[in-house]
Amino acid sequence: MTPFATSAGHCTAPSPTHARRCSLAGIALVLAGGLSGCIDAPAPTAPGAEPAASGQLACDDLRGARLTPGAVVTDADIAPATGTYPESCVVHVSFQHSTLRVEARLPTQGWNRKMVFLGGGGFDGRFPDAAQPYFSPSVLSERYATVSTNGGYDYPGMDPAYFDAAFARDHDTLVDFTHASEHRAVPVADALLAKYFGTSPERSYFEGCSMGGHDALIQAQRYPEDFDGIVARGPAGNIMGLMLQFHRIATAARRPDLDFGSAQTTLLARAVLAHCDGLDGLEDGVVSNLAACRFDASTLRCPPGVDENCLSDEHLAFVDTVITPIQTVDGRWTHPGFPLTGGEDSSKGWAEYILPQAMLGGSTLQALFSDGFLRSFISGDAALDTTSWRHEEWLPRLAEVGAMFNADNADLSGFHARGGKLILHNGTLDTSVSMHDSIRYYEAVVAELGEERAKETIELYLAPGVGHCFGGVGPDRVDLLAALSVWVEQGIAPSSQGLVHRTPAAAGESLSRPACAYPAYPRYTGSGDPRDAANFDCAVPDGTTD
Ligand SMILES: [Ca+2]
Repeated sequence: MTPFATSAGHCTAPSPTHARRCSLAGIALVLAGGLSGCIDAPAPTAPGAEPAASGQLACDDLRGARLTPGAVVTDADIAPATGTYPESCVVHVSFQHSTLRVEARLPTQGWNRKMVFLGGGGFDGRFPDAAQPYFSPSVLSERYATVSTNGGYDYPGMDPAYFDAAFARDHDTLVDFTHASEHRAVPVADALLAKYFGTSPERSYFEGCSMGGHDALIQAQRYPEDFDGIVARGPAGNIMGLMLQFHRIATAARRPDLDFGSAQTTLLARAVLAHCDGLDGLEDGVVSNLAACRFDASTLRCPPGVDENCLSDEHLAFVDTVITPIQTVDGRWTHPGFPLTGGEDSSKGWAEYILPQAMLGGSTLQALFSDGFLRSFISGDAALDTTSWRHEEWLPRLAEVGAMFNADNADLSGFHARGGKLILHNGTLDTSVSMHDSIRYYEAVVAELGEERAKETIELYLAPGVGHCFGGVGPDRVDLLAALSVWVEQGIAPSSQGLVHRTPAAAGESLSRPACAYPAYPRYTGSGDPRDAANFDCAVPDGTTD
């Protein structure tokens, strides 16, 4: 296994106050081959609330403060403006008898009087970096006060310790990681902001991707009073089903005779595109009308005596493992499988989570995460042979952990009653969090609340050709926090705001598409620049075509 820290790409760029950060989304970042600068420089337009005392003094004054019983500020220092970060008072808080820690970044000037809580990623252990592309650029440009946690424990260091997830063998830490850390941090954040700014925030939001998207759903489902609005990107809410599907696919991918690589993903992607690319009115390498795409991979089966430019029975069985649903024998834990999208051969396609990587010692991300999950969350046995693990023997423990961890409760009536708003966002190419899972959750909420109340509470955006949290063959950037704040503060739903997905500003050639609320997809109108969102509309699938 390659040590994490010796693989330069595994950690994201240094942030103003933290040397290196790793996260599930951060790992994905590296596999995508790097990150382009894409976020506008801070441009405060209106005077915000200033701290009760002047910058350095007010920040110094926080040190040692007891914010809530057992929660103490351990350090508070001014961090100068760097990159897209505004100058801020950066504060860390520790809890008595706990490894949970909180970080807050409080702008010294131009605070917009609002707070956004940032979700983590992967197995956490670190504070998230607001400058990453899976957070909305307005977090920094609009000068929110940001708050985050380490997920309940501090990052253990190099791989494989990170993927071992040893923290989960401690019950209190497991409780924090699975659902409690943010809720425990909220009163601390309230006290901290009141002390520094002399006033409470006018609005509190939450944004996160991947495990941070899971955390976002936890807030909406369990703690509806904590946040006015929530953005859940690539949300791993169905984390139990996701881990079981990861384990199933990883077990199949380990077979030494499988030999499934770029030749097979290329073949698969080209065949899907040939079949479905034009269903959205434009052959652009992105299948936007996936609802109408009916592609049967068995059409690629090798004829007798042929073994090139076709898929063997073993290859087809592997494809089947990736795309088909699963459920446990008691029916409690399920996963809908991953879609075929035509982007299988992209660096954000199967190469990212499904297939073995040299930089992971020949393992896969799905294997590393599901092995750690089975060893530390479920069995408590660090030496567990996961290849022979059978879920039938672990149903009580799966139920116990799932009760803490799974964020699949569709009853958002509490969140609706307090006027809460939730935006879900999922790339169709995502091989960590299946778009089918986000569609399923969205539809479950609509069924639970009814269409009228659901419309007031939740919208889902699928990003065609976009991989896990960001990147891929489709345009991926959209400021969902800005859209959420308009929804909460002005009552205008994101679907009425004309949202647009764009490629990063630094990516060279710009590409934009309307961001369409599910079930609509961006459809080319048939004329005009096909790289400009203005020449697309949001069309609702009118059935399927073959
Ligand atoms: Ca297309």
